[in-house]
Amino acid sequence: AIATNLGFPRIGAKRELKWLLEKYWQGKIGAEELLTKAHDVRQNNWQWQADAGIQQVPVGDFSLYDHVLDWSQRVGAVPNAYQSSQLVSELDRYFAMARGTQKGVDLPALEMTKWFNTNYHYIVPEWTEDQTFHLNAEAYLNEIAAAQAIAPNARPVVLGPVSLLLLGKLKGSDASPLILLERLLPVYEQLLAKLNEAGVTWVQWDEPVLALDLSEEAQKSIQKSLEVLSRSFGNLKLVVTSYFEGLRENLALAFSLPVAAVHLDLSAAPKQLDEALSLIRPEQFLSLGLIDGRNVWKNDLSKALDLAEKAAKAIGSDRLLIAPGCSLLHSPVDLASETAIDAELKSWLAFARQKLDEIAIITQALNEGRDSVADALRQNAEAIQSRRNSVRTHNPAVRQRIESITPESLLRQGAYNQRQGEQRNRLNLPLLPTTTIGSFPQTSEVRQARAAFRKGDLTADAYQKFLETETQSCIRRQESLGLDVLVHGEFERNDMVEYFGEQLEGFVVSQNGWVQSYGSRCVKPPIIFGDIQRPHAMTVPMAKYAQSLTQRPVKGMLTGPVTILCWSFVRDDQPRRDTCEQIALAIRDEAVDLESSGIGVIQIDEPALREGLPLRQQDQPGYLQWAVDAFRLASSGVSNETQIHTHMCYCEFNEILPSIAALDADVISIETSRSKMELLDGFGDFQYPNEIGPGVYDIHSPRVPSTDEMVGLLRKAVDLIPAERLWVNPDCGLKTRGWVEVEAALKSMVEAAQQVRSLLA
Ligand code: THG
Ligand code: ZN
Repeated sequence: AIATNLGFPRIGAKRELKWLLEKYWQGKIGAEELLTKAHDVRQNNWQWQADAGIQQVPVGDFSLYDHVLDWSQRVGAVPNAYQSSQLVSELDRYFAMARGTQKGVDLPALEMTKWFNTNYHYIVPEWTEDQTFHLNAEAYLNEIAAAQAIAPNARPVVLGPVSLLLLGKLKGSDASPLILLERLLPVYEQLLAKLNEAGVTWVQWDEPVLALDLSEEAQKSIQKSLEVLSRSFGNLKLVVTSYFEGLRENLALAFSLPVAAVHLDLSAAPKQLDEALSLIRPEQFLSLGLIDGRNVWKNDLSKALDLAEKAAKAIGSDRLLIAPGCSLLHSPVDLASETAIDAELKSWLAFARQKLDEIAIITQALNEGRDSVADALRQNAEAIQSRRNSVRTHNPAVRQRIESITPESLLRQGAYNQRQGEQRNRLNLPLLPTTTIGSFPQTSEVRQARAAFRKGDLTADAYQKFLETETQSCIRRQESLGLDVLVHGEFERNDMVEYFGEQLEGFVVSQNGWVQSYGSRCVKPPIIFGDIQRPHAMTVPMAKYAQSLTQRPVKGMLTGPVTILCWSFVRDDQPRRDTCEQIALAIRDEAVDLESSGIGVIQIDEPALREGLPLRQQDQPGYLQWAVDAFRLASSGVSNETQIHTHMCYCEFNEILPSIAALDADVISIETSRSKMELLDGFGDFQYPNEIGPGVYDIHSPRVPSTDEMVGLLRKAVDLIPAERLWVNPDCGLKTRGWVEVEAALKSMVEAAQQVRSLLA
């Protein structure tokens, strides 16, 4: 067996790449320093992997921003707008596509969307019907040479042509991007020739769409692409990879391809091994994805070895590649940097570097027998036992409470129409009420104060005073702007999930467990290790304080159970839905506490509802059922006159509209402004029954929209949804923006609402 890997985190153990990129964008360092130091990060990653005993170290998985954008550029598909001569260097062009430009040439960023069902975002390639391609792989080939100096059998990662096309969008056409395949294949032929020249043997051929429900056209395209390209394989051995799901009906297709090996994500779908062993051709290798590449738990090596030994018995260990299920891009880098997680819990965890060791141990056990790694296996078994038997993961009180949930627990007291009346009496809001999504600018003072408090340089009292001053000034600003429903501003929060993870029992928060979300932006998902319980009210004091400052209603701000689940590392010893239900109970208690302390409007955000959707259609209804139930459990403990809001962004909602309606939130705010209210058509056609706040301006850009522009959008909205059920708000939270633009934009927004109110009167 051969120890391999599918990809390694790019950001560096101390987020080196993040700091480099941000310094470069701010003009504090030049391109040369960026490229040299980014190369150091990459080189360090190769060295770590080689030292850990990985025999086929991935190369080409690194990226300065995103690997899908890299492949668009490598096949010469830069959209016309970005070919502007004012973008002098290739690097400028690259970052223009990734982030847009403001100075000189004014270009928007290309669209960004979620990578399958992960929290990683890729840049969506833009294809045109007259698209041409050419190979632009010099930097990629240089990287391969550099990797070969450290790891002679370095294995280039290639994003296959079918996935690359399908991950993009064909502009101005309803045809499938696959109409471009024939034109694209010659570029891949040239690439294969270059890889042969470079002395490469194995190539990782990523076709991640194989894990999806594929049209017949897509299946045929994969078949055809590899048949055509096999003429150019030369000495190359291709391993076709997909991940995050089992191959299911694409399994036979995968083994029928003219490739040297097929990779299976056995951590996502272990049961496919048997069928795979019956399908594999005599000359083919099998890549066993035994290690969970997107969670933080130490793997049960004995269980993994049982699978691997079964495969070895069937086809011989010489034909096995040992791998993580997916790229380790989705794992934090190094558990060794964690000093605050207690020893017992730490003994249950493995980050990317520790997963490399697991791969090496499994490989050695296969090649030289389990005895040759007896100590490592014993230690692993002890850790697995310790976690399985720990009292820390089981809380009888929580279990009992879960047992007592009834169908009534998911229902508000009255139906929406009744609630609407009671809420109107209580809140007394104008037609088209104005509000914001929750967060206000996290200025550098806010970040510095939080950092100082964490380091112990600022006392708890001083920090609290600081937060109250910020909150007070935020309330005053909202009052002067004339907003109707206010928020406290969330100055005490870092991330909307991490903040709750820090306070809930059953969670532990790492110090350095960062994972790339997009470009230089990272998230630090909290780790759910045990039963979840709320030890004390989490958001009540701040909400109460904010409400004490004003006569207008202040909205309490909570993150919903599905989003907390999706943006955490979850326990793998019980179904996700069970964990979600526990979170829902904690959020329900918080909502009830907010209500009893005088808060009349409570927003429970669920931006990740769509992201949690299983990749295969067959699995989706089951998920939507329990996800909706979890939201309803969290939101239905309050009385009729308490108004429940929710917020969603970053996704196409139209396909899950019935589930969104089933949440039965009194008000939903959604991201719509970039699509100029097209999204609302869906809500209108569907006759969304409750109140809705379509975002009237895009907060992702510093641009301040005019009042007229927003009046236009609101008038469109009034045509689609009755005015009595419409709210006026920005697209999303304002924490990434500056105060100057926020105040200007909200002023225009309030004016727009007033103008449309007069028009309607
Ligand atoms: N929280 C979590 N996941 C998310 C989002 C989030 N996934 C989707 C979307 N929002 C991703 N967007 C962002 C936006 C900004 C940042 C991260 C993800 C960000 N991160 C800081 C950084 O990299 O500097 C670090 C965060 C911090 O300082 O605490 O700005 O909102 N969980
Ligand atoms: Zn949002």
